[in-house]
Amino acid sequence: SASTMTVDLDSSTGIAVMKLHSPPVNSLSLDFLTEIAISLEKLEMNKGCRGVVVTSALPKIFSAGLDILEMYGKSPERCGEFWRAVQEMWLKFYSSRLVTVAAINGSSPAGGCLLSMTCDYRIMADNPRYSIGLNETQLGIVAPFWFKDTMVNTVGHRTAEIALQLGLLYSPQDALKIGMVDELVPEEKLVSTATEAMARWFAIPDHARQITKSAMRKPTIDKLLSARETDISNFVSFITKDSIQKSLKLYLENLRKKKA
Ligand code: CO8
Repeated sequence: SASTMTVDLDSSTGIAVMKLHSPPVNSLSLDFLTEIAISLEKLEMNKGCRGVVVTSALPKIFSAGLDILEMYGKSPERCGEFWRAVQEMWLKFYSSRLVTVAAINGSSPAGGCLLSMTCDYRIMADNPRYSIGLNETQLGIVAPFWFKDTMVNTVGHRTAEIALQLGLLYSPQDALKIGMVDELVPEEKLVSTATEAMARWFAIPDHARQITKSAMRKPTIDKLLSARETDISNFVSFITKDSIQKSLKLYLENLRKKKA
């Protein structure tokens, strides 16, 4: 699965731009998740890199979230491997030493929203056709505790309680109102605004910012680290249930029918 993304590091600014490119919708398959995590790890190890902007190379879609085909009709072993990769991506981004900015240039449901919420700052294109949120319950599945924790850490408990139960997808304006995104700009200004935002974070000494980031996020990260294997076996036994497989099948059919 080569060339599913591009990473360009500007050595004069220390800013890398990671552009997700897995047509048609940047859904997060096992391979793609692994590639994203490895790319971030490489940037982490590069002393010349201080920040990364995550965006999509596809029109209208930031990421459609986890690849539903990875959760449908797959063996328990494969499901477990997939889930470990989802955890890994989350752990890498949520604990990154880098300044991470999501430049959300399209719809960003479920896992796509999660990826953006792992970043330090979110800027979204002000296009009412785009939406963002954790819509898992609409698929008949349940966002695991660390998705929920990330949401609570971003928008607060009460908003998360409503949004998660109803599986709400928000317009950019509404996402701004609840604090799910931090800024809206016209699409053509997205990456330049992300670079400007980065400058504010770069003005703070790295060590002070990093220690503070870690203090804010460590309890949430440690919670998953100490329950990682249990979380995998919970996912596998949940997702392989007949009733859940049926829900996913229906959802996939509706996604496809919508076009006809
Ligand atoms: N996974 C796999 N395939 C997908 C996905 C996906 N997440 N999203 C879309 N596709 C497929 C479509 O089925 C379609 O396939 P085909 O061409 O074969 O019909 C193709 O991609 C293009 O999709 P659309 O025609 O729908 O493209 P649009 O541009 O009209 O819409 C959207 C793009 C808005 C992204 C739309 O496709 C959409 O809403 N997708 C569904 C998104 C979604 O609900 N994702 C949730 C995934 S679950 C998740 O991320 C967290 C799960 C946590 C698990 C917890 C369990 C315990």
